[in-house]
Amino acid sequence: MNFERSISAFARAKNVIAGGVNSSVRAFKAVGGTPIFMKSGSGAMISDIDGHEFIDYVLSWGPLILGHAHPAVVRSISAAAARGSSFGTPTEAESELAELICAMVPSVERVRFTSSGTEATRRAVRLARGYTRRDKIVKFAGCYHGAADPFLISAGSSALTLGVPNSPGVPKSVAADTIVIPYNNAQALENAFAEYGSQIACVIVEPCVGNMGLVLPHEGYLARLREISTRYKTVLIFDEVLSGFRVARGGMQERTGVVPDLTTLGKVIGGGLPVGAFGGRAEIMGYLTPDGPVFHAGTLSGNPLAMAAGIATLKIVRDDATLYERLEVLTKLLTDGLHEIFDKHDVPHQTAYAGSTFGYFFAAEPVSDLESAMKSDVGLYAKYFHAMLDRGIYLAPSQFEAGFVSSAHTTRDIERTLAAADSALSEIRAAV
Ligand code: KE4
Repeated sequence: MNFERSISAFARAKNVIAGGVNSSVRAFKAVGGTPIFMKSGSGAMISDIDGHEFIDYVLSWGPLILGHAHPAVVRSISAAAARGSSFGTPTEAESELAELICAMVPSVERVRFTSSGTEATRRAVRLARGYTRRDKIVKFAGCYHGAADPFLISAGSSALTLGVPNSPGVPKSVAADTIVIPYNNAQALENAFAEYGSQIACVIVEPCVGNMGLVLPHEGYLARLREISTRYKTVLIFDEVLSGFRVARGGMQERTGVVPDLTTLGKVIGGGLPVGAFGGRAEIMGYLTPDGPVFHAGTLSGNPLAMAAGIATLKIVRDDATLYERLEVLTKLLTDGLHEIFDKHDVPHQTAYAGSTFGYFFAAEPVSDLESAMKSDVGLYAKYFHAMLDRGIYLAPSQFEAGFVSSAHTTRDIERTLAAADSALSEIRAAV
């Protein structure tokens, strides 16, 4: 495929935008080559500025559960825009979206909107610290909660450790309050609480990890998090920015029955516009200003256009009784098909899916945490990514991301994708 317009667009972007992108993963550093500049999307398809069309499994990193440019979402945004883009006052649209979230997410009695998932996770952690009057937080190596200081902490070895910054600019003083432990490791969890329990304000976890690639919790692991958090009076935060309305209508907390104290949301609830949210028990949320002492504010929090996109999306999610069943059937068809094709080509692999999100590692052993995820063959992933791109399939430009299916994807799209995967691996194996 010829990407000459994207190549010149990237050169232009780098003259005025640091790194040529406004979010690092878009730069294709993990897979090589030039990032593709897109110009439009419709349903499951996305089109670039060189005139190529792709079946899209990134879907803007998860928000577009109904696919690109869904007519109801477009109509809702357009109508809202005609009434003005922002007022800086309360609007009834905020209450309408909040009511939809409270009705579908088990843990959420009260919610507060933000303009990104990062803002939501940051505010949830501040709220947990204010509510418990404790400073330390527990996160899990490989889980991503946005580009905020308290979360950009790498674990030391695989054991319990006080984090050290893995991005310049994160003060050691911030890292000192972040305890990083391996995911799916109950002993490490017990050790952390045995050592710091009375100081731990919250545990923040991706209940279904989408940021190592897709890594599912072991049976009983989330229940263990719930039990130990309750025991130590620590706030349990499910970061469902990615899994919310994605793995099930009510997220992982609906799928597993494990209910956190706070939940962070984003992506799907904005229908492709900038929305984040954090919510939970009314008692905890009551600690937020203006009623309580824990400060939260945001110029565009609850923005009317973003609310309109979210309302249109969540109304369809709410009313389409078979949506999640159809999404899971398609996602299983894709994942099972990839498993067969990787086997056919003798490619060591691990595949997984949950609702309409899926993942695979080119790894021989099961992946349950960051250490095992890092053993995957990222070089092979890069070759596979480009071979699929050449065949009209747009995948995440990194092994350590999840894939997404929308209600606009069809069985025919899945069949085309599997045929492309078979052809791509034949090409890659032949080149070895
Ligand atoms: P945003 O600030 O990017 O809206 O949300 C941060 C965030 C928080 N929590 C989870 C579980 C997330 O997955 C994310 C963001 N996800 C990444 C993709 N895995 C966004 C892609 C990007 O950074 O460009």
